[in-house]
Order: sequence, then C-alpha cells, then structure tokens
Amino acid sequence: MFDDRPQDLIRGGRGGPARRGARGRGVATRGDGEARLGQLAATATATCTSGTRSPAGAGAKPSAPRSPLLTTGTALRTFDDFVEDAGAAPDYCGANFVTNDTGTLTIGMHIHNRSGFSIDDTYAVLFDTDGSASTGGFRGGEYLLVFDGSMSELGRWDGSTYQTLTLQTPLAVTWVDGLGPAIRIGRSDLGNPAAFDFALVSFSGEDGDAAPDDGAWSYQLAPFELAAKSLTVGRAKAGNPLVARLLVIRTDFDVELTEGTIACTAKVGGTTIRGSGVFAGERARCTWRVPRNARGKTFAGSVAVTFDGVQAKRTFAVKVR
Ligand SMILES: [Ca+2]
Ligand SMILES: [Ca+2]
Repeated sequence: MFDDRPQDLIRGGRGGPARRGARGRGVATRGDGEARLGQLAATATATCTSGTRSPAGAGAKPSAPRSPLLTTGTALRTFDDFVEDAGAAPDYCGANFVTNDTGTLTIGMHIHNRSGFSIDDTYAVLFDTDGSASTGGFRGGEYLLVFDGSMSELGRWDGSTYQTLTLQTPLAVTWVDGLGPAIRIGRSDLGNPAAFDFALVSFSGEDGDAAPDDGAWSYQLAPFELAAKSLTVGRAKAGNPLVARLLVIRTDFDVELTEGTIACTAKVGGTTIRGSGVFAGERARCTWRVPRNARGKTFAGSVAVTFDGVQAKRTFAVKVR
C-alpha cells in the first residue's frame, strides 16, 4: 500500500489543477494510435494465476498464456502483484507488462476488478530512471505519469515536486479488454534511460494499490528487432505469378509483424523482375510475374520488411518450370 497519502503524489492533488484540465498536455486524441496500442497490448499474456495472495477466483479473469513465438530476444517482461490488496481501488494483479520498441515504451496494467476507466479512479506510474531510490520523489521516481480515462500528465521531479513536462511524443492511453490500462510513452520523454525501476499506483477515494508492495520493479530496455522466420515460396512456372510469404516476428510484443514497408526484389538470368508486396494472413506477401521465356532459369528473389527503422529479410532461389 502507500507510504504516503496518494493525494500527495500529484501536485495539486485530486480535484486540483492536474485533474481539472479537460485533457492533459500531450494526450493524443483517441484514434489509430490507441487502437493499435490496444491490439498489441491485448496480445500480451494476462493472467492473475501467479502473484496472487488468494487463489484464483477473487474476481480474477485468468486467460490462457500465449505460446511464445520467439525463444529469446523479446523485450516483453511481466511483473506480478498480489490481488485483494487494494480495497475498492483498481487492483493490480499478475502479468502487468513492460516492453519497448525503437522510440517508445509500452506498459500494460492488469486490473482484475475493473472493466474500464472510472471517473473515481486515477492511475500513476513512477519511473526511477537514475537507479537510485534516494533521488526523486515517491519510490525514487524522477518521473511521475498520472492518468485516467480523460487526462494524462507527465511530471519530472525538481527536488521538491513534480513539474509538468511538455511531451515530445504524444502519449497514447487506452483500455484493453481483459487487461486494463495500457500506455505508450516516448523514451526521450523519460530522458532515454537504458534501464529504469518503476512502480504502479492506483487510487480511488482513500483506497489504493501500489505494485510492487514495496520498492520498485526493474526493466532493462532491449534493442527493437524484427526476426525473419519461415519463408514459403510457391511454384515458379513460366508466365505465372510467383508468391513468397515471409513470417516476421517483432521483438517488442513477440507477435507477427503486420505493418511496415515491404520490398520484393527478384532477378531471372540477370533481368530484374518487379514485384509487389502486401501484408496478408500475418505474413509479408510478395508477388512477381515469372517471364514466359524463363523456363529452366533460376528465379532469385528476396522479401524484406522495414518497420520502425529495422529490417528483416530472407532470400530464395528456385528453378523455373
Ligand atoms: Ca494488487
Ligand atoms: Ca531516483
């Protein structure tokens, strides 16, 4: 629970200046960013079965864990809090998560006793970005993010209080069904830390939850990568279309990449063949037309996908029939 009164976390307190603005600075309007964040956050494991003080039940809604697509290399990390330690406030449970891509951090909060934002609830994330619990405000946090369903505000500790910052990257906030709030924040807005400690706080009236119960959790950022997995290449027949499909896994959420720029290159006997690319069925799909006079020659191609400044690429060579 709280070391301090939750009201003291926010300059101005509940009902004060931090809440009165219709929308906080840097809050993106609900749109594509929030929808995409919600889709991705929904892929993260959400279960209350670990980290529970009382056994399953307790209002928890466990869901089956996903099968990881990557064996190593994902930036996704989960953090478990006890349930039934929040009174009437939003109760963090198991499988809260943090991940990062090239420019942003995404944090998903698993709240088992809510199905959406409520006017009575406020959430906060403390970021201890200098690795010292003795610097910063609550739990050593150099940065404090406060949000609810209609506002958000990021403050930086100035030695005595959190001063509101103007964000470089719009903050995305959404509610993910079966999980809870998810936020995406620019790494540069937190001073580009390579690692940080953090704590999640909720409050509703006089009740609240802090996760973890004491201290903070640690997160180490990882390079954002795209892993080129299976490439399937169709039959190369002279005069017919040739299709190649590449499965690419993004390391931030360990899920199939379904967005980005696709490049389809190919050559037959020294001649460049123009191809076209599209995402279909969670694969990057390239299609070329095999020249009519190519029978017996080698069709050498590649499928490359670029997203968030990172590329994944696979090549192939097949004999034209
Ligand atoms: Ca809890
Ligand atoms: Ca600190």
